[in-house]
Amino acid sequence: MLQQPILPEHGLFIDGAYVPATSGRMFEKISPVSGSVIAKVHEAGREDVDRAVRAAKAALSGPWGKMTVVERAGLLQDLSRAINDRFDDFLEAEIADTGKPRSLARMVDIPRGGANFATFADMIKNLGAEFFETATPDGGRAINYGVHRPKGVIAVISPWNLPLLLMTWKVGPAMACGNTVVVKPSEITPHTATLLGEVMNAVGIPKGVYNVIHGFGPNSAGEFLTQHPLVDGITFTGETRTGEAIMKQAAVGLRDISFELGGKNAAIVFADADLDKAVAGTMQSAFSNCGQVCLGTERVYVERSVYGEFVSRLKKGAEGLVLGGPDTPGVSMGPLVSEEHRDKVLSYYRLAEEEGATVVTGGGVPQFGDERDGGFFIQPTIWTGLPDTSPIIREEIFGPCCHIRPFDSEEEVIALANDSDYGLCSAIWTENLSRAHRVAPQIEVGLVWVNSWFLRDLRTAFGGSKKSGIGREGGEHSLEFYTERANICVKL
Ligand code: NAD
Ligand code: 6OD
Repeated sequence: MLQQPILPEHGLFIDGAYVPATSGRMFEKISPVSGSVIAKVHEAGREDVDRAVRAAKAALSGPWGKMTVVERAGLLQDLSRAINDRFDDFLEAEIADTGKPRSLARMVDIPRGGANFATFADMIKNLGAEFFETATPDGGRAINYGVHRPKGVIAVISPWNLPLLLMTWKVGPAMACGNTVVVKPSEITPHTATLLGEVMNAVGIPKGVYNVIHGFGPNSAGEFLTQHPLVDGITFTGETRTGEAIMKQAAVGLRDISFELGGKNAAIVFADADLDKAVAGTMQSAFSNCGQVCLGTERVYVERSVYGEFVSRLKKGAEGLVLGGPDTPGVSMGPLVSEEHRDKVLSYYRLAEEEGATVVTGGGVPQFGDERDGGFFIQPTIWTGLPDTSPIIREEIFGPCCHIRPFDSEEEVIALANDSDYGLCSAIWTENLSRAHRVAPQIEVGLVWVNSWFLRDLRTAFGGSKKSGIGREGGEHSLEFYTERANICVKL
């Protein structure tokens, strides 16, 4: 049993119990705030992964597989309540792993952990079936109705930026549909996935339904899991390049996939926008979670007549952000998640200058002269003046930064927004309703927000176009991925 949310040593969670990895290997979890080691984590080897997948397979035909939908939905509602009962423990675990402001995790990450189970418990209970009456060649009738079966063992591979939110966004619907799961959380954020095992046991989720294996991607737990022949479906959130590797692994045995990948999202600010709202919304989309949100804005296009004012107001906003640890008074932006990630973001900061960008604000590592200097902090950064071909405009950076460029017409800005290999989301700022409806469907992305950002209704389709993903989850789309449909045809 876990004693506390911040575990000094993480085992794997297999078949309802915490166990050491048989690989004998451990890795360190480093605090993004202090740079010090806060936990040691067991790295699953191929044998451990095999044990976890077999436990998940066996659980499909145990008590879990025999439950009615109503019983299963009831258990998931209990699970949602139990996560909320342990809210503070999940909060401590999440902020220890990510370093994000406590207020952010309290408002966004942890509530979604519970909601991801409650929402899909409701949906599965209310799921209807299609029905058709068919005329038969002998002049009689047949009826057809659809049933949904669980897909089987689902591999859930999740990233580090919103660890509990993104992991349960997959585990919730997968379990609601009657599947069992093997989760491979990011090696950088192991805590909340481990803690969830304890909550699963506490509410009586049968053993083997939820399993967690820790480790890395290539030649480690992630690759072993996606290669395992008993895995029936793979749902992955992470980098586009990782998605390509997983797709190859999934091809063996023709396993179904659902991918939520990177983005290079555009915000479009028309001159008729409410500029206060557009600036506040762009501050949020560019800098919240230290820019480590796949839906974040890294390209901002502003209509020329308000461009100067917008740039100076965003600069003022960025310079007003308070950088610090989860509990620093007034904190609005935490550190990046790791030293390696900060090196990557800094390499783009350097490149922007080499390419001739005007650095409106930021561009480096802040010096605090206190204990924060040990953490992986970075300045919120705004650039202007780069050509549309620059890697700064074309590649996902995943840090607290954006480039702002003026535009002159609706037609031009639609073309600019669509000039990207990615197609995850966009935010349009305008007070002209006709324009909003005219422009939004023309942006080649999976999600468009008008006068808002990250407003989520879990019943809606979520996912990306182009290199931002394959498939959609959310609402009925999740139920589609996590089940196999069968048609039953009955001759009357
Ligand atoms: P990542 O791709 O490096 O890692 C994600 C997960 O995949 C980790 O658990 C990792 O261990 C695992 N992994 C890596 N290689 C693997 C392999 N060969 N086989 C199996 N598993 C493997 O991503 P990250 O750095 O953790 O997260 C940041 C990225 O995630 C960004 O690109 C961001 O845009 C993207 N993201 C997308 C969404 C979305 O909804 N579209 C949401 C959040 C994050
Ligand atoms: O809100 C969600 O369901 C979701 N998948 C958000 C993704 C955020 C990316 O960082």
